[in-house]
Amino acid sequence: MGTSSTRGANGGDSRSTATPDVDAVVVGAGFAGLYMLHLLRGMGLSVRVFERGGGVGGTWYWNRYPGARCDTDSVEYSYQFSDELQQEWRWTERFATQPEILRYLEHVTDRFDLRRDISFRTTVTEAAFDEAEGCWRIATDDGARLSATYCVMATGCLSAVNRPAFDGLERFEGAWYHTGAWPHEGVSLAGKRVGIVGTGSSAIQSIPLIAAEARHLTVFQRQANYTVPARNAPLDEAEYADIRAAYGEHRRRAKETPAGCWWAVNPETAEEMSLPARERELEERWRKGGLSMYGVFNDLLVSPAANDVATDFIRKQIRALVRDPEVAALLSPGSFLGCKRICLDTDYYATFNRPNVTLVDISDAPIEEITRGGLRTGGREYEFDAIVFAIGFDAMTGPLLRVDIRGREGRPLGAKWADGPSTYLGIAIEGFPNLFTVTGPTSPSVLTNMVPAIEQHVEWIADCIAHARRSDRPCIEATREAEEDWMAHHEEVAAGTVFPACNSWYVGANVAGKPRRVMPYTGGFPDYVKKCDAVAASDYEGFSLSAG
Ligand code: N01
Repeated sequence: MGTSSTRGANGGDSRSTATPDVDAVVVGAGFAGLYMLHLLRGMGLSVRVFERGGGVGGTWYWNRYPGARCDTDSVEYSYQFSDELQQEWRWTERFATQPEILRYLEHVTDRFDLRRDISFRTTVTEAAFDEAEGCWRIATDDGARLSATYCVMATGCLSAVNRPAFDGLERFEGAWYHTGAWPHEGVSLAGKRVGIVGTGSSAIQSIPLIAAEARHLTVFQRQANYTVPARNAPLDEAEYADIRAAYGEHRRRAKETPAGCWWAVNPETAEEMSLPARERELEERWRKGGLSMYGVFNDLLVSPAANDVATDFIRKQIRALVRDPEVAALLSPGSFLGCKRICLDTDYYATFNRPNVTLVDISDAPIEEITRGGLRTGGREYEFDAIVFAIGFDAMTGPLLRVDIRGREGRPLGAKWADGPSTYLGIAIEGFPNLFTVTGPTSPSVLTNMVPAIEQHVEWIADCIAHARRSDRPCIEATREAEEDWMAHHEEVAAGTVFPACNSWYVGANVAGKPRRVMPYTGGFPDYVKKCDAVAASDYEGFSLSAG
């Protein structure tokens, strides 16, 4: 701790004295961690950020697979806390590539002088609440120990890769890659026989590019996904000037939409519309591209009948785009639209018309094993020089549970969440005082534009910490009753949507053995923000303050 002989962030043991080494530890230096550092430092707190990667960026540091880009429009997938920043930065395309987003985050880091408080290539392995001292004791993989009054987990929702757990992987004589941990030096797949496992967003972005490069690409699909054309294009100067002139207004209006995005939500339900009007709405959103398909009908995510109208339309598009009717049928999902993340693509369906691309349906025949020369499924062996695992993430809970987090009485978070995550507002956890999760489970997070969702959380957490520090009992903790009430509300809202019906990562179905529970809050961004604001305005109702 501060007054005793500690090495703090640079290593060494801390002894238990009255003052923790730092006021706050922030875990992660992506969009969330960078802004958290900026705000807490601005409040006069001493802060240490630990980041597993060799640079800032989080998601955008690791996901360097071919075709990686954001599927939220770049002009809104950016911070709004600084108008100067949003006015000076110039996005080049409608949907920014991974390198461009990473450049943006590096720019933000330098512009706000954030780097000096970040320890890179440092993984937090343990965070334990010390009840006697009322502080968090943080341990990192380089042996360092640090104590902090507050601990903010800015670890992201999709940062713990779903590790390939296929028998025989170690025998494979070719090269294998995970889209979420792509080699920084790049990969040449030219002239190679490549297999790709998975057909989620990462695969759907990379498949057209890999197919153009590889000798042959075989795609192993467990469930088909809906994808809508991205219609990516450069952003021209006139268009950009208009956006800049009304940036604040765009941002304000977005906060009134369920997903916190700029695209309009149709105020009508499918039932309220005539058949031609529905068709026009669908055609228009397909033509414009992007995720606005989520807003095609007001009731898309709560009415199976409305959802059927949209899925019939998309299946019709697939039949028009894919020449082989059998392949088109395999690529046509049978699930609700939106209960798995809608994907955006550039030429995904057309890629299956290429002579060097084969689609293999593994819905009834899981991958049996990886062999020396490839992989075996359905009793047949496929030979490859390289395999790409586009198998996603242990979403939302994974990034938290991969750290050994212990609350009061040494209770592990993993034990508390054995049947699924339970939080208050997705921000705080009963039994874990002074611990905050940015866009944690049961917050809207992944069902919204992530950047405004992150900013809202970071600002709320900063205010909450300021509130606790004003008190002579600076230890703030969600009460059991508040957490139970929030979880009951969360589950009631989710039960009225299409989300529980699909095997998606939203419910943890993609990771073997993971408890099944709808993880993101499905009640929409505006209602959620209202609730958070009401809690803050009522002196942090549902939280208790104590000395430790
Ligand atoms: O991961 P996913 P992702 N055997 O989980 C399959 C965000 N994102 O990396 O559907 C065989 O969606 C799995 O099959 P199934 C975005 O929020 C954003 O693509 O579970 N297959 C699925 O097809 C996105 O939703 C952007 O049956 C296995 C695929 O692997 C999220 O990240 C870009 C398997 C995994 O799809 C995750 O996307 C990329 C197994 N054992 C990602 N295990 C943009 O902003 C899994 N699969 C553009």
